[in-house]
Amino acid sequence: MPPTKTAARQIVDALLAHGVDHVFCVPGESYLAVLDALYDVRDRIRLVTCRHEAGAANMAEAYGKLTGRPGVCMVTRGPGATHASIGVHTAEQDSTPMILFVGQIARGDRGRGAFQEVDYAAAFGPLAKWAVELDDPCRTAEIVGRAFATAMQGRRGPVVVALPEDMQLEPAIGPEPRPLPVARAALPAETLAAIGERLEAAERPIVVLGGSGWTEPALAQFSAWLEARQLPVVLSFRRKALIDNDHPCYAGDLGLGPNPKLIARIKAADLVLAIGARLGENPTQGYTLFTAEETAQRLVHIHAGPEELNRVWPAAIAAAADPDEAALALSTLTPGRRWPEAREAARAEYEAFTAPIAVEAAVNLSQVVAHMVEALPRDAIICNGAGNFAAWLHRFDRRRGFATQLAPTSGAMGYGFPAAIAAKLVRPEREVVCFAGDGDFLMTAQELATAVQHGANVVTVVVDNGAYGTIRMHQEREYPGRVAATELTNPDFTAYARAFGAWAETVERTEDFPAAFAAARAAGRPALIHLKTDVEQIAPGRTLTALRKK
Ligand SMILES: Cc1ncc(C[n+]2csc(CCOP(=O)(O)OP(=O)(O)O)c2C)c(N)n1
Ligand SMILES: [Mg+2]
Repeated sequence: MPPTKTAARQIVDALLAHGVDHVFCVPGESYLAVLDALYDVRDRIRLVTCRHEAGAANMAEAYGKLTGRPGVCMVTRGPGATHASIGVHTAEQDSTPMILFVGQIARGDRGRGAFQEVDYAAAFGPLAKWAVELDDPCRTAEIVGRAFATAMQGRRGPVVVALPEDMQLEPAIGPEPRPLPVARAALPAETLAAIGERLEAAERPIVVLGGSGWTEPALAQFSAWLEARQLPVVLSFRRKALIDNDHPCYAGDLGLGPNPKLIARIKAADLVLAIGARLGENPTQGYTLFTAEETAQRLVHIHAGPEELNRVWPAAIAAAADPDEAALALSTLTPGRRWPEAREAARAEYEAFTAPIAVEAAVNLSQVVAHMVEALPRDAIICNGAGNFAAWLHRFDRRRGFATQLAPTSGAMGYGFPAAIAAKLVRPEREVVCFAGDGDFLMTAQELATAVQHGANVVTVVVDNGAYGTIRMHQEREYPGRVAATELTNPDFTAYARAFGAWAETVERTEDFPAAFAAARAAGRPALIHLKTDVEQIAPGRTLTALRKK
């Protein structure tokens, strides 16, 4: 008989069974046994050690977003887990499969207020899809298996599993971990037929895609169907990579600062076919895009999580189905009615809105972004966090390939840079660019050390306007001229990056950007462009002076 496994070994065997190939972590004494078990499989699971748990958790979230499989993060109890919570929050808001393992105090000390003690089920209960403590080593396969299934089934999301220190060393007598089939839901035939009928009767239909759980073949087939039907399609907030932005039916995205003509078009639609999108606060422009009366008449809502249906928007037809299953089924609806005029008009509005604009400053971000789009290959991955710099990116950028955007719908600053590192580690053959704000970047900038250590040669563009610009914009609108807490005295980002061993250069004029960008891409190590901009250009087409006058 083989010697009995420890729970720590069983946990790692479960990771292997579920196809885990990367673990993003900051080590802690609370899970030494698991780290030791990971040592034995270091040729199969790459352990990426980070400099802050927010970095590690964001990387795991980005892994989940990129691959569609749960990203795995491991952190220590108390301070490690609380640092990592931002990644769990983003995974929850963004419906991303992710599992956070947390070392926990010994079971016998529970409730004593022991060193770094936290009740994880209570602390992460509202943040995660499921938060559990693995108490019984013999149930390791069951609990870890359920964690993977929970993260992947229905609306995807994060799971937190606490691992008491003493439990990790106990024998795990019980079933071997095995891969589980992910339960999926398809569109019922009668629902498909009902949608087909509504579509035939529609004068001004529009399709909205969003959410997670998509697959490339399904989107390819659906894209072809959209073109055959000449149906305008809109993408939800920070889901710009679901459809090739050059697609003739693509009409724009529903983010912050969207095309007003697109908003008018959606409001005027007599059929909104929403697949995978929750239709949350940002894409619905603060819940103003529709009224409940309208959606009850016009909305066909398909989402993997039944709890998202009829949650905010009463639907005319609601269906709990995985988005790719639904898209594949819809694309079998034989060509009937087409809407070429609407398609063409919507596309023309998109092209006009996303053409670079004139800016009275040395750096024109619309041209910088347009240059990046043209210079990079179609499968390059673009990552960002939160801030007004991202409004320039989202408006002027064109995503052209599946899973080429990693952006937090949660609006978490500090997301883009660790996401870029994760993307480069998982897809080393792709080019990866992080577009960051000065405030945004410095929230996780210490992961430059991680990028250098693990050879993640990403290019980062830091848009330095010396301000928490987004908040400054709101401030000037609500309290003109009373600038509080939004001015930033920044480091020399070029010197900072070089100190980590990265390539770096400062750019102060639009015309100098292309050469610097080419050099950064060719640097052969992590690279950073410190792009100095004028805070006066607070958002595309908006200046601080104009805001104050209003
Ligand atoms: C973690 C986190 N903290 C605070 C905020 C609130 N917030 C949103 S945007 C922003 C400023 C972003 O500044 P920067 O990255 O410099 O971008 P800019 O708006 O200047 O382009 C802040 C503080 C947030 N979204 N996330
Ligand atoms: Mg800024």
